[in-house]
This record gives sequence, structure tokens and C-alpha cells, in this order.
Amino acid sequence: MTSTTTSPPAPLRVAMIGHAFMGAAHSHAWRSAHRFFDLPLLPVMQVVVGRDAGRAGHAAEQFGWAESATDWRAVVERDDVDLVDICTPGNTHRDIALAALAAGKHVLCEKPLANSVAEAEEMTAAAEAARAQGTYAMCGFTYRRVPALSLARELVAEGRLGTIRQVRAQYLQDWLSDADAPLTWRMDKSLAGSGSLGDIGAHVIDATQWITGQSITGVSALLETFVTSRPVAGQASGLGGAGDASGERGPVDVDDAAWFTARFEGGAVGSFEATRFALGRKNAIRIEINGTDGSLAFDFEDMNVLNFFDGTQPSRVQGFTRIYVTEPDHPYTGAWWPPGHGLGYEHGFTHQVVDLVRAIGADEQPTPSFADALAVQRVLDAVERSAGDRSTWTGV
Ligand code: SOE
Repeated sequence: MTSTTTSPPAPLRVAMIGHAFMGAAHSHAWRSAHRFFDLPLLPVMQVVVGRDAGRAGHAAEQFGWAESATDWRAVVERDDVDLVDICTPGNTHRDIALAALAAGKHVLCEKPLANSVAEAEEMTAAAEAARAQGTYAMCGFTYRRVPALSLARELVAEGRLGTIRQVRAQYLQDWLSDADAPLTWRMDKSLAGSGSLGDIGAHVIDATQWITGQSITGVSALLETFVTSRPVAGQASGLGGAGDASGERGPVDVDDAAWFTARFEGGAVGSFEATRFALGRKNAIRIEINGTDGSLAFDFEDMNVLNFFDGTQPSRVQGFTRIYVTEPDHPYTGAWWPPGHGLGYEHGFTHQVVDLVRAIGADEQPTPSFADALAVQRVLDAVERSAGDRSTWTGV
């Protein structure tokens, strides 16, 4: 009788910097990816880093990291760390990514890549140099890994929509609707870079460019800040919470909502909206694409569904087909539950880890690369410049 033994995959030791909302989502992904997918390397949750020792220690316990630390600069240099996962506000992305890449560590960096094009360019140059040494960097535009959106990209790539003519994209949340919700880093330009534009608009910019395979070449934009000051103190809850309405207020210097029209390189035109004031809309990422042969429609609030209209069918049987993206031959879904059982927000992060680890194992560039994320950063920058240029505003 012969026995076969397979050696366990080599470890990929991860240091995660930051442990708030994104840190929790990434921790869940690092913990679960290898339990559902075959991976060439075994993720090891080595160390979580936070500024406050007590809170970092608590995060390590809660999310399953082996240890915690407070000094990210020391951690990215450690010999027992192979990958640095950046889950901090945008103003720190550049410094952490550059230090980690210089130390020979792979990097996963939350979106948007940076707070400016200049920073994103520097990070991209560092990532290109590291890549030549077999060290890889990726940006966390996690919605690419929602199965229904992955399927959308496949259908476009297969030509099922024909030539793309129109793109309609909205990212709608409502957690800032209350004018007394507390001031947090997401409303501070020096920390977040921009408001709804970079926080959530960046996601739909990336997703539409990725699904259509076309870059945005120009924009015409409008930004608005509805609430220009917020309570400094308060009870945070979820992303918003209840601020101390009778206490001190601090300035909001980012956009609350962003709108723009866009041209894509392949000739398509698009409209975009990003807001955290759409009362009643919690995480409505709505993307609709119209081509010469078909259309697609998606809403994250019904995230397991992709609506597909096949205009090549005889008109008497035409209509939107509601594809329930839970079959084993849909992207990612076969690794999870039996058909029809559906996935959630957290699975996108798990799929992101799966794709990243597989790319590193295959010695290939994971996507979206820093260069892909720089392309998004250029659109964010163009939107801000356009919105600031009142000369194109036509009064009525
Ligand atoms: C807040 O608007 C936020 O947490 C974003 O920062 C995330 O990128 C998005 O996935 C959910 O909403």
C-alpha cells in the first residue's frame, strides 16, 4: 500500500496595521480564506498594530491575532513578517507602504490608495520597483470580489453587452444624515483626503472602470458639504452615532456628496453620485451599464443578484433576467454554500485575500495593483479640480 503525504503550504505571516471597521473585516478574511479555498501559502495572523496598547491587545484577542504591538515602523522591519496589511486612515498609507516595501514585505493597502495623486505616484513607483524583486502590492477595492460584480465583468468581457454606451453609478449611504452625528477622521481632509468622494465614490470609479475595461478620460463635477461643523464629542455607533449637540463643534472640510459626469476611453459616457446623506440607503452601490446588445444592473443592497437584459433575444421574450449569483459556476461561490444560500459583505474581503495569496504564490502581480489605484486617484483629483472650477458653471 502506498501512502501519499503532501507538505503543508509555507506560511505567509501577516502584520495588520489598524484594527477598526476595516481591520475587523480584514481579520475575518485572513482567518477564513484558507478554510474555504485552497491556497498556496498559509496566512498566519502574526501581529496587529494600533497606537493604544490596550485597544490593540483587545483587538488581537477579539480578532485572533497572535500578538499586538504599537510601533508600526518596528513591525514592518520584523523578520517574522512577510506581508503588511494597511487598514489605517489615508494620511498614513504612503509612509507605511513605502517602509514595508523597502523592507521587502508584500503590501495590501486599503482604498483610496492615498490622499493625493503625488503620494499615489510615489507609492506606485515603489511598488513597481519592489515587483522586480518579487514583492507585490495590491489595493483593497474589495467590491471587485463581490460575485455578482465579478460576473458582470465576465459578461462584458464576453461581449454580451456589445459596445458599452452608458454607465450609471451611485454609492449611497445615510450615516451622516444627522447634522449632530459626531466629527470623525472621515470628515477631516488632512486625514481622509476627501469625503464621500474618496471614501465611497472611489469604489464605484474603480468598479466601473474594471467592469467595462475602460478608463475614465474626463469629468465634470459638483461637490457639496451640507453640514459644515459637527460635535467633537459624542457616542460613536457604527460609522455615525450621536454627537454631543450642546458641546463644542469642529469643522467639516470634506464633501458630503459628490456628483460627476464622465467620459470613458471607449466612447461610453457615465454619471456618478456618492453620498453619505441618502436617508434610508445604507450601502446602496448601484451600477447600471447599457451596451448596444444588452444591459446590466446591480444593487449591493441585493448583493447576490445581477440583473441582465439580453437585447439579442426575440422581443417577445425579452426582459431583465434576475440572476441569483449563487451557483457553483459563478465566481467564488462554489467554495461556500450550496446554491441559493447567498454571501455577504465580509465575503468580498475573504475573496480579496484568496486572490492576493494566490497571486503571491504564483509570483504574479495581484490586482488591483497600485498603478490601478493610482488611476482611480487621478479621477478623484480631476473631480475635485472640476468642482472647484466655477467658470464652467452655467447659471439659469
Ligand atoms: C464608510 O463609508 C465605509 O466604511 C467605507 O469606508 C468602506 O470602504 C465601504 O465598504 C463601507 O463604508
